[in-house]
Formats: sequence, C-alpha cells, structure tokens
Amino acid sequence: MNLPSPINLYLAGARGSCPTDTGFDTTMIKKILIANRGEIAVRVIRACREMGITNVAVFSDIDSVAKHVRMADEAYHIGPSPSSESYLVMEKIIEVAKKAGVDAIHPGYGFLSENARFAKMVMDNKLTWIGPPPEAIARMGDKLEARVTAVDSGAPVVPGFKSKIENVEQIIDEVHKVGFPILIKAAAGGGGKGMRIVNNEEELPKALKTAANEARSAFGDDRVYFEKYIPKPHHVEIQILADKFGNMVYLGERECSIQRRHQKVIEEAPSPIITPEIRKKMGEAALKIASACGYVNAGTVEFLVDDDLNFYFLEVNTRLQVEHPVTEMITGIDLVKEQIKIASGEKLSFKQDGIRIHGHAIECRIYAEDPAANFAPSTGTLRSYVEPHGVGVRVDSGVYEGAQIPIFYDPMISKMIGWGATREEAVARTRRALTEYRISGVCTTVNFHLAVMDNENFKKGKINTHFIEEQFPDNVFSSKEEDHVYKAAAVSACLYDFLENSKLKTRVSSDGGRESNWKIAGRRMGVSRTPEK
Ligand code: MV4
Repeated sequence: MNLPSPINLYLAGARGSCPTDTGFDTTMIKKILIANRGEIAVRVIRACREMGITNVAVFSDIDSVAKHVRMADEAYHIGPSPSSESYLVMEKIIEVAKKAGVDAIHPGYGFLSENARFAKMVMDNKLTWIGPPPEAIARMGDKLEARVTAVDSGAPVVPGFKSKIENVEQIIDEVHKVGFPILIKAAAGGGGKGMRIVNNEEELPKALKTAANEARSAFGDDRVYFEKYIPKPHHVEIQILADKFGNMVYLGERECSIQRRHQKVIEEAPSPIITPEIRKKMGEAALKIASACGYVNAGTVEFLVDDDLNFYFLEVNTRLQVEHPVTEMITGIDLVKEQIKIASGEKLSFKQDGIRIHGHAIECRIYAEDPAANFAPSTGTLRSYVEPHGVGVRVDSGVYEGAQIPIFYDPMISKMIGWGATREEAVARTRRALTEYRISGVCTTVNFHLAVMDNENFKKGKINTHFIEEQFPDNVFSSKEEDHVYKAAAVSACLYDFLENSKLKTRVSSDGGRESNWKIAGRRMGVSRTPEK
C-alpha cells in the first residue's frame, strides 16, 4: 500500500517528467511532496510539472483514485479517510517525504498549512518548507499578537484594546472612548469563531464571560480582546510576496465580502471600491506588517474597509489562499511557482513598479452543497460533471466525472474564474461560463452563483459582508440536482405520450441552455418547483 500506485508509475513514465528547460534551477528543489488533496493539490502538481519538479501526492483510503493521485508523478497512501488519521498526521507525512526522497513540502491551504509546529518539523528533518517561517506563522496565528504587531508597525488597526481583557473595570474607560457597539474576539480565534457583539454597558460583563468560556472550550485558550464594531464592512485583502533577502511586493487586493457563515463564496480582483490611492496605502500597510513579523513567502493581509474607505488591519493568513487565482489572472504572476522559487532561495524577479493590474477576475467557489437544505454538504457520485471552457475562463477542480464526493473533507469541488477586460465583461463571462457547468449526482451552488451574477447590486459592485443575507434572505435557490426530479417527470411524460400515441417533440430552450430539456419535458407533466428569484 505504501508503494506508488501502478497508475502513477504508468503516468510518470508517459508524461510525468519534464525534459524541457523550464528556467528553474532544480539544484535545491527537484522533488516536492504535496501534503494536501483536491483542487489545491492539483494546482501545485501543475506548477511542479511546469518547473521540471517531480511531484509526490499523498492520499487517504477514500482518495485512492482521486484526481490529485491520478495526476501526480508518485502517490503514497497515508492512512484512513478521516483527515485526523491521514492528511493531518505530521509524522506520517514526514515519513513519506523521506521514503520518497523529496527535497521540499508544499502544504496547500487548510490541513497543516498554518501549523507552525509542522513547519518546524519539516525544517528539522532537513526538508524545505514551502511557506513562511514557523515564527511568523505562530505570531500571526495569535490574533492578539498579530494586532499588537500591526499597531507597532504603524498600520491602521480598528480602535480597541491591545492586550488580554482581565475584567470589566480594566477596559471600561477604553470602551467608552471607542464607543458601542464593540466586538469581543478570541485571541486564539479567527475566521469568525468566538466573536460577540456588545451593544451597551449592561451587556458587557455577561458577554465577556461567555466569550471567554466559548474561547476556552473551542481553542483551549480563554484570552479575549475587543475592537470597535464596524457595521457591514467590506473584506478586502492584500496579496504579498516576500523573498529571503528582504524584498517584498504587494500584488493588489481581492474583494472577499461575499461569504456565508464566514466561508467565502465569491471573490474578485480588483475590488470594485478600491481606488489606486487606497490600493497603494493598503499595500504599503500590508508590507509594513509583513516586515514587522519577518515574513517570507506568499501571504495575505486582511483588512476591513468601511463605506468611507477607511481601512483597518484584521488578520494575516500565512498560507496560499483558495482565492489566489483571481490575483494570478490580473497580475499574470503564478503564485505557486513564486512560492517554490522563494523557498529554493531565489530572489524576486520583479519590483513593485513592475507589477501591473490587467482587467478584472471573479472566482466562484462551486460547493457540493444543497442550497435548498440550508447549504448542507451533498455527498455522492458525480454522475455527470462537465466544466466550462472558452475565452477568459479558468477552472481549478479536484474532481472528474464519476468521482465520489466524500463526507470527510471540505465540499468545495471546483473553482471557476472568469476574466474580463472590465468588471462588466468579467461578470458576463462568469455568468456565461456558469451556464456551461453540467453537474448531476450531487447538489451544487452553481445556480446560486448564477443568481448572484444576475443580482443588480452585485452588477453595480454594491457588495459588503452582509450581501447574501440581505439580497437572498429566504435562501431559496434551485440546484442542478433538480434535473433528477425533471428526469423522472420526463420519463413519465414519455410514457404518457407513448400511451397517448403521440411523440415527445424536442423543444429548444431559448435562454442559452440554462433550462434543461429534462426540465422542459418535466414541466409538460405539470411538475413545478420553487421558481428562481
Ligand atoms: C470584525 C467585524 C466588524 N468589526 N471586526 C469575521 C471573521 C473574523 N476574521 C473577523 N470578522 C469580523 N471582524 C470588527 N472590529 C466584522 C467581521 C465580520 C466579517 C469579516 C470579514 C468577512 C466576513 C465577515 C462577516 C461577519 C463579520
């Protein structure tokens, strides 16, 4: 089981090695282990192959024929399906890295990517860690330390407190200075966990207690701090790259306000609200914070932006992010290749004034979720799976037709990125590309994304972190799974027609195929579903 699977031995011989001169010096890094799965593992494999680097996948029981395993030069089994017994087991991954003879480990996002202990373990085993220094990961992972680092660097930070809250008396003067409402946050938190809005002084003692209790049970760390609450902010983040010689650049911003339950759904670059002046200010603030924590490799500095375009530091993500492609599309810079080059000790090959923003890119995260069931994960077999193509369209996916969508991992199956010369063109192209997805067997969020592309506020760039709840309050979207309902109905319709001795005539849908023929046939049988908004 620990040998490369036969399919990969075949592929490696057939097309794995890259004989052409890629311009990358493989003296330091010849072979990389990718400690991840799904679309991000595929993304890193692609970068490796373009650079002439041999790539090694790892897989759990259920992933033995997953797309990343099929594409890799070599693949090693690392344990049972639950990630706690496979993708998260540091010792197993180090063991495979040694057995396979790799030079470096790329963690992708999620899993071990922001685990400072793992980064250190990789380095202690004389392997190259394709990520930031463990000290920077640890420092930014603590949201209170990150806040203090940002304050000391001179970057704008939300008004609030710089240290752990001990009791109400200690903070009450500060609270009145910034004014209600305030937001209590957990030092060990992030991603929205353990936050509490406090509207007045009466609520304060109880809120402090519950926030600390929640933080203790969620993170084993009850430290909390507070910030002024910024209502309906934009979430805008700056992509940075830093080499080992102190060279740093920012690659513009990404607008990530469209999210639900603190999970991003649609991201775009550039942000529709950010001006060149604010971009420069935010970029420079991001680099100050990165310098202050000795940052190296790719990273993201998150900011909250209010309607007056005041921006405030929020968090640093010490990893490659899901939404990195929108930045790649508008800058022409391959972030994964840059990560690998930085880790191998190369200097950045461009300076800030060499970075240009070209056009506009929008990413839709396609999740295997059922919008009709409050976006619960939808698992099963991808009975049909057809991806969009054509001008200005990029699809990064971790699946293929016939693949299983397991219950064990994140339900994101595909990312579709539409590029256009202007935001209007990017929206139209993203919408067009979405109509080309043909997915059955599981429910997906494709139709939700279509509804957003047709939303008047979205089209005008009027979005903030409350967009989904405000624009789609009743949560009703059709999903492609509906086709099954229509198929069943259409089969009945055929039977009915047969019995009536009349032919089922083909009708062509007039709106670019958004409505399937099954649906049209189904409707003839009087099947009606919740209409789209
Ligand atoms: C805030 C905020 C308003 N004011 N901080 C949510 C995730 C975590 N990283 C920080 N978050 C927020 N912090 C202050 N002082 C509003 C949010 C917030 C949010 C931020 C980014 C994207 C989506 C969000 C959804 C709800 C709340």
